[in-house]
Amino acid sequence: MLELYSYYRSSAAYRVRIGLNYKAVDYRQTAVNLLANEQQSDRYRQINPQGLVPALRFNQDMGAYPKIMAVYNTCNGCAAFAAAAPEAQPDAG
Ligand SMILES: N[C@@H](CCC(=O)N[C@@H](CS)C(=O)NCC(=O)O)C(=O)O
Repeated sequence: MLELYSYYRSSAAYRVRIGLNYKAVDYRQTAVNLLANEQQSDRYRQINPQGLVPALRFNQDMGAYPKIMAVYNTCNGCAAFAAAAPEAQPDAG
């Protein structure tokens, strides 16, 4: 399952949630409290060295700075993305 590091007041994270929910992608959410500066913590910077939300973690390691083919292959191997494919949508066809 995908893990979205998010915060309810983050417009950037909100846009990602819209996309994931629109496509019915299954994901788990972890709150990163921007008001408490949790995005600057060492723990969160291991997930996103930029110290910004959102961050989306896959259940597979793609390395810290993956090349586009690593992202592509990981997405294609992910059940959540297969379910989000246009042909899998309820109104397809
Ligand atoms: N271009 C970035 C924008 C991310 C961004 O600016 N996130 C804000 C919240 S909407 C943030 O984490 N701010 C915390 C900070 O600046 O310390 C993206 O799309 O991921």
